[in-house]
Amino acid sequence: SNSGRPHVALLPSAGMGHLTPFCRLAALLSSRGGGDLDVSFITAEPTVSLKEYLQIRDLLSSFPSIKSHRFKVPELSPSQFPSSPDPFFQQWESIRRCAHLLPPLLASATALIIDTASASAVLPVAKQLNIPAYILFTSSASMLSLVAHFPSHVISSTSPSAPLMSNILIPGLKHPVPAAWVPPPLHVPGHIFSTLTVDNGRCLPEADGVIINTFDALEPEVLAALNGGRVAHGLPRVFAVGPLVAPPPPQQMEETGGGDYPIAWLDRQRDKSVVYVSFGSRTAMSPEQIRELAAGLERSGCSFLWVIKTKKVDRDEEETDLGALLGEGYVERVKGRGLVVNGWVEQEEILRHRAVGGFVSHCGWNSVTEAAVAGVRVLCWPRMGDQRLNAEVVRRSGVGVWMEEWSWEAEGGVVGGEEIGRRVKEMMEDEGLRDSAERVAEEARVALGVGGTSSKEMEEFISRIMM
Ligand code: BUP
Repeated sequence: SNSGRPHVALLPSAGMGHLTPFCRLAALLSSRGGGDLDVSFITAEPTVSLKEYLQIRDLLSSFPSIKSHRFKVPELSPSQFPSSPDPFFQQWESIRRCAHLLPPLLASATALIIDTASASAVLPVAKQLNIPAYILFTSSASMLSLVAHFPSHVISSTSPSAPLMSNILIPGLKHPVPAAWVPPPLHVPGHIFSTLTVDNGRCLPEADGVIINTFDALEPEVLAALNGGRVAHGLPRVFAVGPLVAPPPPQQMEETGGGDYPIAWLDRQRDKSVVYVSFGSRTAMSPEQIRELAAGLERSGCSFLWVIKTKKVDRDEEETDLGALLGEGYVERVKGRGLVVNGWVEQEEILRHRAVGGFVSHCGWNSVTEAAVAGVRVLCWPRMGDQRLNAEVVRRSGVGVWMEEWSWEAEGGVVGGEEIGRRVKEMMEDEGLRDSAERVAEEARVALGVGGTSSKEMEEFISRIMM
């Protein structure tokens, strides 16, 4: 380091599910380092979505001591990257291909924190610069155990496509992972996600440590197996520092005034009476399924706040006609009891609102941890990627329930409105589930409190990067 001061640089990958925990960790390190730790944030530009750009801007203005580095990455043309049209995957690949441009941005860094998605491309650069590098794993410990084991699973299989037809036995874990829970692209040898998972999983031992947004009481068995060296050979120390919650900014931002509409609406509802419905930022639900969900929420008799995402990337131009999508008269009919929002909402704040008592969720890992902190029951409706493994964590920990048989919806089926309505009502009336979700929230508070497991892990991680 030029100044001799410890300096940690963070390099997130694309997508809100990846960016959000990076922003929270950067904010925590900047406030917990006691002024003795420099923090910088490297942004790959242009960001895929407008929301990513705005969230980074907010982080930097709320925490002015965090330094910003811009990292221009070229947009890949479809001919350079034919295997996936997903703009977030394309950005992951662009960042990886530009890893050799990082050294000037890391000139004064004494530690680096990167995303799993770019690990196998960036770790060699960190090695070459002799900077310790840590991976921030943005999903569950359960998913980490799969990623860590997957390369040897692939090698030990006799034919390239056979292994995934059966359960996966992860060493050190009691329960096998059913083939149906494995992220679908991993079933396709040669798929970009599959290749990246093998590459990144294989290079985990090269990292100096893995930071993970979970906590001991949520995933005790998996964390013990990972740190006990049972899951995969040579894994580095896994620091379970979660749930990551952003600290209050050192200078309070000005109120934007006017109030957020969904929050003002929640203010008028009874305690724990509202079910919040959201499938994350990257959903593509069929119009038919959206109509069944609409009917289900109406039939449930519960109050609901439903966030509909109809675009993959928020820069896209086309506007959605909710009336046409939900059927004329729907929004009027549910008025007062149901609020349908088409756009970004402050989800963390919504989940913490006293009026929210349940969450129908796709089980993106950040959504799961936010529900766990808030003590809100979850009805899991996982659809892709790591979401089924995360749903199992929700079910096993007592935060929620999982209608596993709804999963075939993602493969083209439709879950009927009657079934949805009945399950939503059941969840909202389940007092045992309410209590167990609240118990997990209490465990999260203890983990983050003085002497708690997560705060000890964070102290240990910080002391390593301050050396
Ligand atoms: Br949508 C939405 N407001 O309207 P996940 C999301 N979020 O604050 P995802 C909002 O984005 P991956 C909205 O609270 C969470 O922190 C939400 O991350 C926030 O799912 C984050 O839950 C979304 O991990 O990511 O976006 O589907 O594809 O990585 O699972």
